[in-house]
Amino acid sequence: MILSRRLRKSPYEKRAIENGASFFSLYNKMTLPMVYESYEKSYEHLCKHVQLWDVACQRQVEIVGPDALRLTELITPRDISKCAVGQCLYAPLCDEYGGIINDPIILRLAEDRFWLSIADSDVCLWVKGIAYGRGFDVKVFEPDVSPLAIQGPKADDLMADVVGAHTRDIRFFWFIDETVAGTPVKIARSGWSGKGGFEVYLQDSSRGEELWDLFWGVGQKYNVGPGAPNLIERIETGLKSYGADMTIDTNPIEAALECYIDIDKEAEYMCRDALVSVREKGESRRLVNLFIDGEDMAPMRSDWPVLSENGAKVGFVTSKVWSLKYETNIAFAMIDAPHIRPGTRVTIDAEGDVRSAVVRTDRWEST
Ligand code: THG
Repeated sequence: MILSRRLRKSPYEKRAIENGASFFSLYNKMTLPMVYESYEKSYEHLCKHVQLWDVACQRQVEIVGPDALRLTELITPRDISKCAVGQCLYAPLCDEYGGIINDPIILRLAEDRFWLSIADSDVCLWVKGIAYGRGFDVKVFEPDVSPLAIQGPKADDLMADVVGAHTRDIRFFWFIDETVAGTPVKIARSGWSGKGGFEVYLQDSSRGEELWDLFWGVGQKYNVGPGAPNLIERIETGLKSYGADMTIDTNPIEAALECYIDIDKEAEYMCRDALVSVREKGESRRLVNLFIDGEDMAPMRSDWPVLSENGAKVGFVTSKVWSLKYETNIAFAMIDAPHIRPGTRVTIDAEGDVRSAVVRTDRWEST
């Protein structure tokens, strides 16, 4: 890929490349370093040590002003009134049909000020349109904020050494304001892995290398390494990726995100009627976990049909990886409702590589 000026540059990009980032993805028109050495090596390191991840592509959409809460409530079925200042909530954003526009982490910075820490889709323009159309008294824009994730079991020790022992007390999905490397940041206990850690929201992109170097230097005694959202770890942990596992064609019930929505919340929101209707009728399909038989498979670059026992197409695979923990291929698939019962046998057609698979619950361990 050509890293032209048109692809926005992360303040950590130079460090990522110096440390051997070899494959990138595109995310919110920015590069996202994905692979150092290999997914497998990086996975093993992440499970034992601590990593710095350049996730500056998780852009922030700021909503600020007297109508900020009303607007934020309007675009999500999650109950934002329950989000305290200093707290984060994972919340799908949905259009009037219930289609998922994005699945950000929402940070409440003040009573009337929010950041949507977005996945890969154009949220800012959509929210600006709604704000203008409804005549809301808010400002919606993308501030200069670049998250750096510190992930892995030694993240707490590293953060305590760099910032102070009080960071050990940050609760899961809460954040604090700090000054690090002479620059203001927010530090949240969050991140796209199940191995624990923090996300540091840098608020001045000219200071990225200083921030990286500080954690890198102190992190030497914890065997710090470069890292990235890891395909193996995230599927094992059950984290869904917008664009792959859900799109604007998916509603949050189908996407198995029920625990992150409150259909009966008090505030007005755009997709209420759509979700009430899905709840009444029952969803027609659902995102499930699959174990796929056999050896490792080629990476996915297209939809792989899921077939029922009589050969009819009943869905498609959305993500898959060879799991080092379960020593089999694990996958998410969107499957028609009659076939989602755990234990159901299905067939996967991976571009001619035909495999048998079994539906699991949303946990890998139980059947
Ligand atoms: N960090 C930040 N922004 C992001 C992501 C991130 N934006 C895009 C994408 N990742 C959003 N996806 C998720 C999905 C799940 C979680 C975090 C980001 C997650 N969920 C917890 C859980 O399921 O247990 C807690 C959810 C809650 O309590 O609200 O961690 O990684 N900045």
